[in-house]
Amino acid sequence: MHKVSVIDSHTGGEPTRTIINGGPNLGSGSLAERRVVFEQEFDSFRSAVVNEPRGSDVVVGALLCEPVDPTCAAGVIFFNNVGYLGMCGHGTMGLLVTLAYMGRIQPGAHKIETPVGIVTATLHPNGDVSVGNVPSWCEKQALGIHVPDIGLVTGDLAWGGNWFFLIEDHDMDLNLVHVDRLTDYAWRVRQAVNAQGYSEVDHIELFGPPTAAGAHARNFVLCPGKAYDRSPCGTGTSAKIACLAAKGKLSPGAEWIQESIIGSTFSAQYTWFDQSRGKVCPVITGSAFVNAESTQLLDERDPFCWGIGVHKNECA
Ligand code: PYC
Repeated sequence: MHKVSVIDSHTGGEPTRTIINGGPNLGSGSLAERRVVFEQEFDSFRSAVVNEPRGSDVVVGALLCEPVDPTCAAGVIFFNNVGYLGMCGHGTMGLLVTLAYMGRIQPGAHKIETPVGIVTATLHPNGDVSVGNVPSWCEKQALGIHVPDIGLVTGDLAWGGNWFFLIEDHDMDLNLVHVDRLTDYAWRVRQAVNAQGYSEVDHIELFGPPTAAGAHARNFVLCPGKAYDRSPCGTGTSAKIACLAAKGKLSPGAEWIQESIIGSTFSAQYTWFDQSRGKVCPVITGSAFVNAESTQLLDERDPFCWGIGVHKNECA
């Protein structure tokens, strides 16, 4: 029986499951190299930890790793029901409150190594967390995509630690009661975006009018494995403010409050990383709470030990 120790948290409603013990040995390469080893050799472990029957499509995993850079407080590889994430904003907030709960960090700024670069996360005395994300940018503005059965959909293509297609111009009502319709729409758009040459895009983000006091917009974010983000999505909010900066609609240091489909909010702002290339350094602030600490038992005799879902070690 293999034992895996995890601490669960949620950030604006979106869960993060941090593996603090019992994870696979991925070697001592860079976090990007270790992510490849994870995917190629231990993908069934990913599925076991986050998929049913231990988890669900919405759980994001965070494998706590030794950082290469000794000035970093931790390294982390984020993953979900279908694969691996570059960065994860809500997950980094969840990781920080988890490290604080474990007594590994105190309030203050902490560098965290991820497969797409080092981020700086600050635990505030009131428990909020700010994530200084990787440089983000709008790759293409007003990209027209023909979506079968929907028609022409125009959006922006942007990087915020993951690749996003962001759509403001649509006729969807961003209300949780329409979650199935929103999921279907966003999934069709994703397939069309991928088919029309942008295979790297795995997150679709729709925007609409806010309902939370002080918020500038509400979003609906469809994640790679078809689950929607309950939080406003840290990397999605980073991609959004990169697009606003590129269009001259948000000044450096000005606050953007992003509301999620369930009404939770992140506040965001940026400084320029390289104005000539439209790259920004986003800082996203939100709150996260630890809500469970447990030991998972992986019993090889259990036919669903490795989760219900597709894992790459078994697909070959
Ligand atoms: O907060 O960056 C984020 C995120 C990505 C996928 C789910 N949440």
